[in-house]
Amino acid sequence: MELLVSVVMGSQSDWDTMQETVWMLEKLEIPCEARVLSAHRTPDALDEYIRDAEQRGVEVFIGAAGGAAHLAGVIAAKTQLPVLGVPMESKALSGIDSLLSMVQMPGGIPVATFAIGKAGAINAALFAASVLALKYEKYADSLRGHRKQQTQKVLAIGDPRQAAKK
Ligand code: RP5
Repeated sequence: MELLVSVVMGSQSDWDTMQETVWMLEKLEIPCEARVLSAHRTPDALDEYIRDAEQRGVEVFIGAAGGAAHLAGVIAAKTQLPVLGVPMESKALSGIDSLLSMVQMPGGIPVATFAIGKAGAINAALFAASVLALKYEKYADSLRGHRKQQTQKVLAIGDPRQAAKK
């Protein structure tokens, strides 16, 4: 299978959020794979995976983690490919810890950081599509189609009082 996007999350507990990323990539027909690998629990396997994924054709990594886990930053340290970070909504600090661990990367190794939780998960997929659309016209078409559908869905609501009754 052709592979363009790798979605790496630190724990199985991140899947509820990160399935939104995978669903969106699948909707846009972008070949992807998802893995649970952790910067602190499986550091060697993560290292090996990143090298292997690059060789298998990955062009964008999406890294998701909660707390101070720093997964996206570690991936970014190991590859020159674009790394998009999705902060998980942690229990203790509602994801502020996750957000800061990604968005406050010191100068030199960037992680493009998205919103906490499901909005970020969806937008990371859409942003990955925008990156790939620079090179592959078919993903530019997928994105156009998605936006058109989204617009039509909102405009179809009309009067929200009627829509709420449906
Ligand atoms: C991080 O720690 C994971 O990304 C997850 O968001 C968080 C908690 O992990 P679990 O204790 O639920 O496995 O590494």
